Amino acid sequence: MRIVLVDPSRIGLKLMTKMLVDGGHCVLPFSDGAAALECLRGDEDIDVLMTSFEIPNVSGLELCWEARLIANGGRPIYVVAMSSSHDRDRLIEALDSGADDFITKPPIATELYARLRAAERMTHAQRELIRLATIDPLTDLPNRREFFERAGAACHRADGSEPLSMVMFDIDHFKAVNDTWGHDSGDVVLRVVAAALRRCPGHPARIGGEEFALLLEGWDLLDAYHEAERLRLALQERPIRLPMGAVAITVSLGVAEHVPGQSVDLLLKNADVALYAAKTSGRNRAIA
Ligand code: GH3
Ligand code: MG
Ligand code: MG
Ligand code: MG
Repeated sequence: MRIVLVDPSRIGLKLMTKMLVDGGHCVLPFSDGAAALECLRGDEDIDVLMTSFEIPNVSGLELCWEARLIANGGRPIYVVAMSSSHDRDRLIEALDSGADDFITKPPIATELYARLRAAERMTHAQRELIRLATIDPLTDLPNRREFFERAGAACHRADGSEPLSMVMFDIDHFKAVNDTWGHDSGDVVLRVVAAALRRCPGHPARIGGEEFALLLEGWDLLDAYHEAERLRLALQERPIRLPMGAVAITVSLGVAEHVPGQSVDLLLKNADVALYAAKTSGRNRAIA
């Protein structure tokens, strides 16, 4: 595992680093709390934080809290607090500050490795839960829930200094694809559409059965409309090869731009209204 190790003592840091490396782990050692915090926030691949209490600049307990906040934001970090005292109050304080485990220094190698194996089981399970809750299994795209969360946060942040746009689209007469070619072929079509969407800029998602969305941060309505048209033409021009033959599909798209203060629900509603207009005016088009 990738471990951020924080200890004020150079010798302690060196000994623990060696022990962890010998156990097959990758260690990022710090004697300064602020530098460790910066690493925790910036490095997306950190699995574990192991921190002592008394460290310069940012305290060990603050680090525990910060790691807990990062974990609550969807990136699990297992937190191990370390102290050379056996003080029970310390242990309680650490656990209440967001630590998952507590060890007294210096640790015994075999015990430390076993605790880290437990940490690995825990973070693995947490990541699996996050994946199941946020990813659509058919297309591997973010699902509706994840998309609403991301788009909601983007709307909340948007203050008008940068534009923000939303594209929503729906495959035309998709029921006919299923009816003609079978449901499995329909699934293949959905995967191909998802792959095309993933090649677009922005944040894609599958928000319904044959409905997709694209959040474009930094894009105004006109640019988003052009991107929607590009996607429409790319899909129209490339029939999807299936074992039984090639199936041509088209999509209808609706585009809307966020207005500062607007909720994500209203932004999506506006994109949906445009999508509905694209459907009723003949399909295979984008409307902004
Ligand atoms: P329109 O142009 O108005 O959008 O027509 P449509 O046929 O695409 O729309 P409709 O809402 O009538 O049908 C959507 C179809 O999408 C019906 C449903 O069975 C199919 N569908 C939804 N989810 C899946 C899926 O995961 N796999 C497959 N193969 N089909 C799906
Ligand atoms: Mg429909
Ligand atoms: Mg449809
Ligand atoms: Mg639909």
